Amino acid sequence: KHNRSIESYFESIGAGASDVGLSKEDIKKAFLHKLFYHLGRVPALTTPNDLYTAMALTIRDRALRKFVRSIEEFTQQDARGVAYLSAEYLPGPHLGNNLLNLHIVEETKEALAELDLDLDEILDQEGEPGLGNGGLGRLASCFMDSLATLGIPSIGYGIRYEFGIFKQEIKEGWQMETTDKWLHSGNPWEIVRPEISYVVKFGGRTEHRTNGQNRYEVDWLPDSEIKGTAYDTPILGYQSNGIIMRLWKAEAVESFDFSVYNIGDYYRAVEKKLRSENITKVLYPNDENLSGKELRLKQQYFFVSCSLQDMIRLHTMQGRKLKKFHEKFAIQLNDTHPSIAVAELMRLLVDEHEIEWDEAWDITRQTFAYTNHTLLPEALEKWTVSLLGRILPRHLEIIYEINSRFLEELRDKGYSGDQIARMSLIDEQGEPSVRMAHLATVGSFKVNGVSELHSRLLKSQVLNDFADLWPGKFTNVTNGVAHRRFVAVSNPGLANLISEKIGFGWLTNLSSLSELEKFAKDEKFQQRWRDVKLQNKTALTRFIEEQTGVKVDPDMLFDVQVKRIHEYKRQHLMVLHIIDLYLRIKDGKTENIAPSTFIFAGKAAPGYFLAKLIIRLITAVADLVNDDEEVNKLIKVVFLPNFNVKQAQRVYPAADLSEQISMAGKEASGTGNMKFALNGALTIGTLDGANVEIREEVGDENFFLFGQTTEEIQQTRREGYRPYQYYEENEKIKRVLDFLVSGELANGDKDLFKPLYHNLLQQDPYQLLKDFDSYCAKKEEVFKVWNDQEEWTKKSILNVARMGKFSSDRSIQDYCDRIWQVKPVKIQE
Ligand code: F55
Repeated sequence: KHNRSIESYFESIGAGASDVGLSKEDIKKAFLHKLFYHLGRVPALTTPNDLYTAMALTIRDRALRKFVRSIEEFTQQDARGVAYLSAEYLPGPHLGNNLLNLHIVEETKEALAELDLDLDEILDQEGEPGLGNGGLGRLASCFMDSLATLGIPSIGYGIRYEFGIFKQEIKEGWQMETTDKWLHSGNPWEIVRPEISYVVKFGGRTEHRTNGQNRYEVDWLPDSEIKGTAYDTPILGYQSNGIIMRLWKAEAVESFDFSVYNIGDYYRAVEKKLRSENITKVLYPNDENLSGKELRLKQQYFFVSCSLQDMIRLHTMQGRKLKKFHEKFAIQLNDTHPSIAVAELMRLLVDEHEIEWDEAWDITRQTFAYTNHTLLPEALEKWTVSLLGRILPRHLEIIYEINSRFLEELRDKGYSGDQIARMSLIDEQGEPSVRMAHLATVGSFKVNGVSELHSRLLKSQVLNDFADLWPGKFTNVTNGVAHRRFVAVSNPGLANLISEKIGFGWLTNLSSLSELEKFAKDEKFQQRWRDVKLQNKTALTRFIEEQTGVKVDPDMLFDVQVKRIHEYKRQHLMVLHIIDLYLRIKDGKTENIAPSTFIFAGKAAPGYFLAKLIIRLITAVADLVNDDEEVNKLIKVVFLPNFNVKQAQRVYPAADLSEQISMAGKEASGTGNMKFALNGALTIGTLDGANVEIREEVGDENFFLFGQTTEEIQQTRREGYRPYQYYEENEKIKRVLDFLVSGELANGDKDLFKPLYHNLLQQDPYQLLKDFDSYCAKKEEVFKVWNDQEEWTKKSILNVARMGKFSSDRSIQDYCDRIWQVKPVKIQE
């Protein structure tokens, strides 16, 4: 059976290609089949969720057919592959994307229409796996899409959280969190693999001894064990065969044996089961570091250990030597969250497979590569030696061993004590702790940042000593986005207009968007470009009213900032400008203000007080502005609750202006910036993250730049930044800040925003006040250009035409060339 092709195997069991055919008739038949025999429903009694589930299952069969072919081919060709290790994924809804990838949007629409059903309604039923916080998790999913499309032998490993990122509701202007029960009506996309499971150990102690053959051996005697089971989701590529995302769920090791327990122990056994399942219960909703959280460390180790054991099984199953592991696998660490993998692979090689330390270390260092996503010092992961030693005693020993050999090397090179202390894997200042970024850097063959600027700062700041020691280890891979999802699926109007002019090549080669340049000044084309945007804005207008009750006018400028709420991202800078506009309108000075709707969305970490207060400020300003007849003709403010991938797909296509206004040097890359520009929004932004490269590509004249550069920010800080001085010397700033505590917001509550007010006056750690004038001035320019719609449209077209660099297909190609050294596998159908 193994020597036969899958194709002939399918034929022999009467499950030929027509079984998963892609014609309208095939889809209709399969859909009804799922409805009857999988769900046990008749058409008259179906719920919307039944219809969605039946359609998802229909499409999953077709996806699996392709997936089975790619596994067969990856194995036969014995190709080098990639394992992407990420604690977070944000795939978004699967159905629409899979229909595009299979090229059956029209067929499906027609099949459903013949049953009096509407595809859009069915698409709208789908929720999403919120298994990530923000950009980092979404990037992992964009990479899955591109890995699949490019035919790279690869697998994405992660955690199957039972509860994803919380659902955000707004109650009396405040963020409220409720649990995300994303599995409550089933998940038709995943396949559980009970036979693919591994045991993961925790706690206990180690025993060291020398065995009969004089080999030094270590036994780890854990005090608990947990089983991880694989749940696979096929990720289709565009016109290609697809890969899997394999997520691990934690369970008790063996379902307890009823007969051996008496009544009391029965309950103990149940409790043990519940405790085990805890590990993958919930995603930590923090997009910064969570040091000290024991369960978080357990989650990280749990999924890393399952994934490495799985890779070793795949590797040796095919008769290959473990000593050649690094020749067959590159493992990418998505930030430090999976970086305990460095110690775990050493443990597996040395303790469990009896490979000598030096050779194991060579294998390990040739296997891993590490992507850094942040420079924020408070976000760099550290685990205290005491916690790590308690949960993973053997790994702590291994980390100490790696460290002592590494520091020895530095001493031999003549490094000073200071330098050695700075570079050590152990931070000895305060409570001793393990610096996970150092472990990842020492244990990898490549380290990359996620934009040119970020990679440069990584080398000159955070990992400076390491970059001096190993200059060749450091590289850059600028982020990109899944343009098929974020343009073709979510903005069909624009996609059709583009394809009509330049064909479909851009779907697989985004650079060919440059062929649009020649239409930038074409008046007819411009009009159609605007018509598409207006349609998208009208659709968003309906959604906004549904969600918030606020009526907005699609003819206004839609000025949008959607992303996690963070002080460094400076949502409150945008708010200060809105307050300034409000005051101007109240003064009757309305000239030069283009009618605008300001749209915000994003979640705040539940324990991040100032971020939550910023949301409260936005809703307070929204209430004030939207209820004031004099003001709301010119401006409106909206906070859309529960930003997620699905909502994002509605928002980007409808935006005119994209706000990318973080303090320079703080946003590693940003990826929303790319999604907006690809949908024809113009950007107002600082020279931060990938904004720098976007501006380079689209041209200075098509980008609204403001604010200090990274160097100027640092200069300002060195000179002793005094925000209070700006308050005293700048009347506009004084007026806007005083307004926060004037009682005109939030029904007369003068105290509510005092923490923000004082934060800005006393520290202003992200230099809002310093950048405020430059931001306001740039907004004036935005209004001016907006009033010239031809000029605006031309810039919008040129933005899209010049965004070809920012596909995640290009990012993945860069990873292949600069880091992984892997090649696509061609699949003959
Ligand atoms: C999640 C959990 C922890 Cl413990 C720490 C960070 C995060 C997280 O979500 N980080 C994140 O999203 N970082 C972002 O990564 C993007 C992709 O590289 C960048 O574009 C963005 O600049 C960066 O902030």
